Amino acid sequence: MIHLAIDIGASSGRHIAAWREDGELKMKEVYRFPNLPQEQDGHLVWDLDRLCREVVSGLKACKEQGIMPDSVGIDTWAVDYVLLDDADKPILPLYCYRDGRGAQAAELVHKVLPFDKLYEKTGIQFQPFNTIYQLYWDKVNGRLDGAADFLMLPEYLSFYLSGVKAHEYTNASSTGLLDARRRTWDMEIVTALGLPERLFAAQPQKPPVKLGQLKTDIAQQVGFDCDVVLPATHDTASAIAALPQKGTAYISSGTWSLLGAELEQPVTTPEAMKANFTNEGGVGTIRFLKNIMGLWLVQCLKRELKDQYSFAQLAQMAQAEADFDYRLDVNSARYLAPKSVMAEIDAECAGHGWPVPQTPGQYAHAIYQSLAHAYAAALDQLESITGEKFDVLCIVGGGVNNTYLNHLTWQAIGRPVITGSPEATALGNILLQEAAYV
Ligand code: ADP
Ligand code: LRH
Repeated sequence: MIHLAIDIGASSGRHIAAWREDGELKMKEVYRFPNLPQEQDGHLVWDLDRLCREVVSGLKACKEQGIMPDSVGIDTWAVDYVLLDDADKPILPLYCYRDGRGAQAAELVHKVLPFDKLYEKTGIQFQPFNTIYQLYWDKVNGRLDGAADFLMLPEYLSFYLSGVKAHEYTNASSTGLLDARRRTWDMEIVTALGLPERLFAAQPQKPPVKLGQLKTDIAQQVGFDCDVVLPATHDTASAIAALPQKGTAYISSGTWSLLGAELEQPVTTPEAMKANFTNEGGVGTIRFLKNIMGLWLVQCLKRELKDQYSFAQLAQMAQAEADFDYRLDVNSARYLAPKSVMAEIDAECAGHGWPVPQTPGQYAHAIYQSLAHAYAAALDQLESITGEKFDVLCIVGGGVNNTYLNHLTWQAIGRPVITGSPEATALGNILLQEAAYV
């Protein structure tokens, strides 16, 4: 069988086809497109129409390259969702999690339900962009009045292809509205916040979920028919499902650096809450992890430098100019959606009395070095909270291509770093699709 993973990250989307030859999995990148939030009416939004078009263009590219998948599965970043009207049409815009509206709503939500109560029930870290806060902003701004239903983004894209709506567990866990232990919507939270119960009528299902086949019009456009399957639709869940070794600490390294371990049960102790570790739903496990700002910072730098340098060049230049041991507070809110990442780095360095970077390489080094220190601190917290020792750190995702960052990470954590697939998310997506057919 041929399975097609459509993995859409916050920096790029890709269609990766996979099949087995003598049991060995072969993967081929068929299509890739850049992805970036856009400004609209003072908000950061995603272009949903374009995402749908890119999904279809990648399917057409399969046909053109003679690849006819038996099934397709879509994963994307978490927390963002599409509101649907009573005709199942999207209520636009599709807001981007980096928009400031979540932070405004978080304060209001915590007046109704203090964060420690939310954490105890859902196990989900505080991030101003969690779905719970975004939905509350929608409620306060009247956006839910005409909303008959909602789907998380990959669920919506799968609905767009198949015409079938379903919620999937790993992504639902990222909303901050799921009971971490029962794995069902926490209706106490929904009711306390006055969110419409109709949005939570269908419970999340454990992946893989076979939805059905391509809708007739889509099949006609792309020139073939296939099944649509929900894999672990949260990209990080798919990446962790594809770790090369079980039981290690890991970083899923892409736009975000997600550092953690797989656990049997959620940990919602005050220590875990204070360290802002999250308990997201995994494939058979809990993904206990911490969000670290990650390579987003380098993506911002690259863009600010007008894409003069590739990621590989930035890493090389950083290595050549590694002359100060920077420890930027990478998780500071100042870096979430900076107008100028260079100006924010300048301000933070000046505030500490550190040398202000002067060259692209020095900026890149400041980011990589600071990320490596943040990884070391998070790994210490992970060990202290879980009481486990992790001898090895396993890195997967696009970040594994950065050997300089891997080296700095090894230096900072003082133990071996092993690397898995740079396309671990697509790999995990495919493994779950395979599981749908056994
Ligand atoms: P996402 O899925 O969140 O869009 P990826 O897993 O594709 O992210 O990882 C993208 C990141 O990988 C980039 O931001 C970049 O920093 C890093 N990267 C990719 N290729 C290279 C490379 N050749 N050298 C250094 N870094 C790289
Ligand atoms: C990584 C990721 C992460 C979420 C963030 C919104 O792509 O899904 O796990 O916290 O994006």
